Amino acid sequence: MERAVSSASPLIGVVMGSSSDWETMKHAADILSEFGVPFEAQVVSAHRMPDDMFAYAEQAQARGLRAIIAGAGGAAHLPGMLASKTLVPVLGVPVASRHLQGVDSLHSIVQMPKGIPVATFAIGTAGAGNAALFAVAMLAQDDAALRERLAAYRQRQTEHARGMSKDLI
Ligand code: RP5
Repeated sequence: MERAVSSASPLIGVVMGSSSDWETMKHAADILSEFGVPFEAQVVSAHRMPDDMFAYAEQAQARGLRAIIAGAGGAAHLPGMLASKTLVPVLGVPVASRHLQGVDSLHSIVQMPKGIPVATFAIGTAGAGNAALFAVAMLAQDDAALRERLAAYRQRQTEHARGMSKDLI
């Protein structure tokens, strides 16, 4: 399978149902790049390339992936189907769909029946960014340097928010 973006030994897989999801999912990739987390990004469509999707899920653990961030829109079955075929944690990102603005994607991903969990994030770019930050936090549990970078990121965010008051009047 061709990988659009690929580190030598990726720890995180960023996958999506279509190249049209990349506008959203690149926000996950940007965060992972910012933190220096090796990742790969590729299209693995659940309904257009189901055999590839199963192969991706089945090989994820052996390939060293620690989490899969999966984005999809509409009848967004990709995250749940991946999760059903791997023990690697799947973080689902609902992509905003053309007609229902991603509420359909959100419901498809979040409403997993008990037994196969998918950690589900907000619709769109906030969800993609937060899924990546969540993956960073998971990896940071046993990586002190990464934990420091995450703390610094939070601190910069706090300083930025404190600075907002000066723009009010
Ligand atoms: C899903 O269908 C994809 O995740 C995408 O969000 C949606 C539309 O795909 P395209 O028609 O833009 O390829 O599989």
